[in-house]
Amino acid sequence: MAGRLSSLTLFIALTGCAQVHSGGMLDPAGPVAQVQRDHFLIVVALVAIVIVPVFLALPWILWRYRLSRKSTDYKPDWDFDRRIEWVIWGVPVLVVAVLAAVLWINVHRIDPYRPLALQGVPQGAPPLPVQAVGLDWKWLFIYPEQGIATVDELVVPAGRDIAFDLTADGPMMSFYVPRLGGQIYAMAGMRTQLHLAADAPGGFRGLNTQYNGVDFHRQSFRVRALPPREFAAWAARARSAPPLDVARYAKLVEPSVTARPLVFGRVEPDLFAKVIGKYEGGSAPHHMAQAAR
Ligand SMILES: [Cu+2]
Repeated sequence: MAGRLSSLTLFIALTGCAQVHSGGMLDPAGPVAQVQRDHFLIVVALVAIVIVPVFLALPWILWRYRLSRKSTDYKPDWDFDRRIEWVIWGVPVLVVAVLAAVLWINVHRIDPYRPLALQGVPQGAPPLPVQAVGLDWKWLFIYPEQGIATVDELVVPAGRDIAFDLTADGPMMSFYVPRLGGQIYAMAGMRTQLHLAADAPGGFRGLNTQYNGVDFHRQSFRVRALPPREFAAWAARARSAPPLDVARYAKLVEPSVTARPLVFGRVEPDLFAKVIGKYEGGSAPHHMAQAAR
């Protein structure tokens, strides 16, 4: 299987996808993205079992039964062939059964709500909580343990499970760091969860993949995975930055794009809960918030 997968990777590389996807989901940098990449390649291989014969048979049948062909076997009374029936029903049934089994296994392996350790992915330290708030058009990251916050830059310790809580203060958004895995929705008044980890220090791109207005494509952020000790030093330095007070937060919520990442040295401990609480009572139809603008 490994050999077949690597030749498939080569095939995709040769067809130019590598250009598009370098730094994308085909180039995983963490355990979750690794499972997703392998799952994707298995699905492509299984679907190829159905698609390749169709693409080969179509020109062959067109040629074989062409109008100008005069001779050969004309069988007007033929109507059933047990072997053909077994192939055309059996292969799809097998493909669907294997697809279902592989999907079941992988979906449970990388359940976004379960810590990576429970998913059979050993990680060095207990999960680091990070609260992500999707804003028009920026991501706010709150580090409740460190008491700091950032905008459009996510700094994490490498090799450690990051336990995200996500919500949105505005329209629905989709949080996605292709090289680490994920893609999960963030919605106003709701809390979703996600667990990701980076294998090693490095820089990655994260983004919002939910179309929600003119500048949604600029809602991307940098992810920096640092060695744990450097992460601690970064967090300590961040504490000297200005605080995220009510006035600053009100400014952040307004639709705009930040020119460069921001760091806040102090943040209300219950800001995340307050953001969710704003929408309590169902007064804000979060899926349609953009339509109202
Ligand atoms: Cu919702």
